[in-house]
Amino acid sequence: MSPEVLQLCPLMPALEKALAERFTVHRFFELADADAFLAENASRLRGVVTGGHIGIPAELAARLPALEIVAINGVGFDKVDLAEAKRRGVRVSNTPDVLTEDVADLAIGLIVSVLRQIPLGDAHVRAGRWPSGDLALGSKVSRRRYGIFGFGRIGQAIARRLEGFGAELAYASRSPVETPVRAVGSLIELAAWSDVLVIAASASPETRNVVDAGVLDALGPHGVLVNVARGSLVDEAALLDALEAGRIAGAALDVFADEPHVPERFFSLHNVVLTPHMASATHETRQAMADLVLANLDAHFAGREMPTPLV
Ligand code: 8YV
Repeated sequence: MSPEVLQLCPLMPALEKALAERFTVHRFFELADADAFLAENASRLRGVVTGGHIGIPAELAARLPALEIVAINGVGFDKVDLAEAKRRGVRVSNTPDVLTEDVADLAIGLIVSVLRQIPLGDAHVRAGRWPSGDLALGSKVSRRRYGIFGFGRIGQAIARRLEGFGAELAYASRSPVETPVRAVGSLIELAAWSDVLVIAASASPETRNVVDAGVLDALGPHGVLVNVARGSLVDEAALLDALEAGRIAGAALDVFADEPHVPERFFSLHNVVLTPHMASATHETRQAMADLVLANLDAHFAGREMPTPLV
């Protein structure tokens, strides 16, 4: 029998089809009684396929004694305990690089949307209206100051795109980067300098809620926050307070602290743009991610080196 793997979230149909051709796949997210299923099958489950936004809950990993590999369909690995995986000899793979351009592209889309109020304009036209002074003016995108928090592959790709807008750029990052872009010592200094603060850092216990009330106040009443990283980096209650009180000018968010739950307080705000964690969601990139997930699983089960191992 083919290796048995547990699928933790829906995946693109082409990937689900390819997985089903290779493995005996159990769709964990559709099980009515997960406990009963695990009691009966856990000892045979050798692989897990999951999304970057889901990872694998520690309690579930602990209940899979035969687990050999966790293949993440995403670059983020904040929801997988890598140290524990290493200790157990469980391998973990992700899908870096192939999604960098798309995430950076969406960051630019969010920046333009929130500064130029594209969703408001769209709603206006759909409502049969035309601006006659009743649609407030937006803010310029070009030649503004953009601070990028997290300057890895994605942060740098965002910076390259912003150069085309004649942007002034600065970044703050965990580790120094070889770049002509100016480094700023702390997130709060970066926020104080920026017109637009773009969050592109990976999630970790150290970056949890780093964008707090102090950082938002430093960004100030003309500043805009953009987040394409993880919701956990932003203190969402503090962000809502700042937006409602006009202590910052606006926000564009692709990620939220408790996805898929988005606080309703966001919905009545006109100075926000909200998207459903879709930065890597293009046909081309999801196919490339799927190919990498399969290549990692195939390599593992054939006893070869995985192309993009984390552990
Ligand atoms: C995906 C992501 O939405 O790569 C990541 O870490 O969060 C996104 O690309 C997700 O992982 C899809 O499964």
